[in-house]
Amino acid sequence: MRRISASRSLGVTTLGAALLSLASQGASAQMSCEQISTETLGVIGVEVTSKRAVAESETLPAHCEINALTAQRVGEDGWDYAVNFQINLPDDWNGDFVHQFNGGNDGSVNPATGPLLSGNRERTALGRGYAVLSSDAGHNGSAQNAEAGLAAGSRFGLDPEARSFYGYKTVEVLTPIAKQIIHNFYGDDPRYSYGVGCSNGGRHGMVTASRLGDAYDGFLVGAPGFNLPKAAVQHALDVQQLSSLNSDIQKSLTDEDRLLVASAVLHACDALDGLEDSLVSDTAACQATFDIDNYVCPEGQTDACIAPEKAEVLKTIHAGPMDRKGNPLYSDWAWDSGIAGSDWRFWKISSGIPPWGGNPLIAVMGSSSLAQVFTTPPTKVDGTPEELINFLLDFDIANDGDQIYARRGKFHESAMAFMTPPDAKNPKMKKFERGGGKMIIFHGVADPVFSYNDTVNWYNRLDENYRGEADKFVKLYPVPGMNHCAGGPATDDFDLFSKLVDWVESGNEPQAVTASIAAGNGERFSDWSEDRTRKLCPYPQVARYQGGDPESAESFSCE
Ligand SMILES: [Ca+2]
Repeated sequence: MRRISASRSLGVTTLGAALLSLASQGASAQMSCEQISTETLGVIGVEVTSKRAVAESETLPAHCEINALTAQRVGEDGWDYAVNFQINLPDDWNGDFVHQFNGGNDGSVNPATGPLLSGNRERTALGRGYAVLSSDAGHNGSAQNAEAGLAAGSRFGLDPEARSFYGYKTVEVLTPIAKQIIHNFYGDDPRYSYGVGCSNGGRHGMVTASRLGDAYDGFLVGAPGFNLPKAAVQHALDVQQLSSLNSDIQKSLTDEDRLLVASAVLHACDALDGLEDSLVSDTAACQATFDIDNYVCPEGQTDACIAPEKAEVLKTIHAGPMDRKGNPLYSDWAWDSGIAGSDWRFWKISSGIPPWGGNPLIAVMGSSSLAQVFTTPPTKVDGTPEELINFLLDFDIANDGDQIYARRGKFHESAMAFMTPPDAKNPKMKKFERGGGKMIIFHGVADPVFSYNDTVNWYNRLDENYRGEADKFVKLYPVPGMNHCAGGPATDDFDLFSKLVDWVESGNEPQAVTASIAAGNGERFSDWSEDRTRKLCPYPQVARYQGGDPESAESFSCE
């Protein structure tokens, strides 16, 4: 069994080491929450802003909630910055640590309960007795709200250092701090340390595995935005293409249009896994088989077929953005029946949120992020729905897409450099692998934000680097039909965190994982039972029907 001590991580980052060099010797017994103050906690550079003892509730155990900050500074843009964080320390501690990586632009301290991902929001690390850390990744996303409107969440991108803190520095700084707090509070180091997150949180996990290879024992990584700046260029392509169908993007593709595409995908691919169950489990075979042109309306027909201009737009979107030489700026995308999911609509077509003008998330958060964080030099954008969608419409993909690689003046790191794992193009995660670390990744095949294919290509390169044995330390679980992190016509409730822990702590390599439909996911197709279960299989295995109850995972095996 592997023990991680705080002292082992001290060499990981000079900043973190400096902050801890004068840290107090830990107490020998558990402190009480009432005792906690900046002084008694005794971690140099950390200021406790509040603490409270939280009583046991239906979902969470009794714990001490500590809110604190570190790394205070004034940015080059004149705004005050700090890393704000919350750490929750359960009275009945299981001895281990979970770093909760948050999503989106970060910018707020989400409660440190440690959601263990998938569609089940009740399943938390704090609920299981872990000490859990959450942070705002070094900026307050609402601090500039009055001035920046809808662009407030990414306005921090005008400050070079805030970009780096968002990308990777916050995790470098907070990891040793959290371990020191745990040590000082409980009188003991955490035995095992985990990182858990989806989307931008999944990105944090992969970046941390690459940069801080020996600071964590395991990562649960969902829908990783490990190439987030590239995906932001895709937003421009999506909006430009969809706007060519209708100047009001919200009317570009209707629910019926997307359902027609899903039906076409099912027509071509559903049976490839051995069972017609409105679920495409053999994703790879489907990509080789499906051709949307086979479902395009012939002249004179408008019913039960896909309009030719809509098929062209979807083909262009699925091909991904290209530079002026025709080289990919991001990735292609998998065709999947989950395109019918409402989360797909929310990201790309319409949100229904009035202050956003109803525009989709990519035209709000996505647009302001591309303008202010992921391109260099940044473009300060006004936070109105019109300005934001216009930025994407006007973005010259072919000529300016490479701004995600640009450095200039005080912006000495490119967006790709601060946002992606340093070895993203040729992944090895050497230190993590050598230290015995394990990673489980899951990705919805119908994720509208981050391309599932991009994750598969990354995994295949990792596997080449490990001569076909990357699965000894990294497993990828595709989730057919699932949208971004959860949702869509999919079995989107699964407990991969327990599999990760069992792998890290007991050496039990995860295989098939049973998934069900999350409570509250009302998007299953009409021919599914609500208690359908399916096997999720580690890539490149596929869940194939063996006979028996078509609604039960037991009728499938991973092959
Ligand atoms: Ca099927």
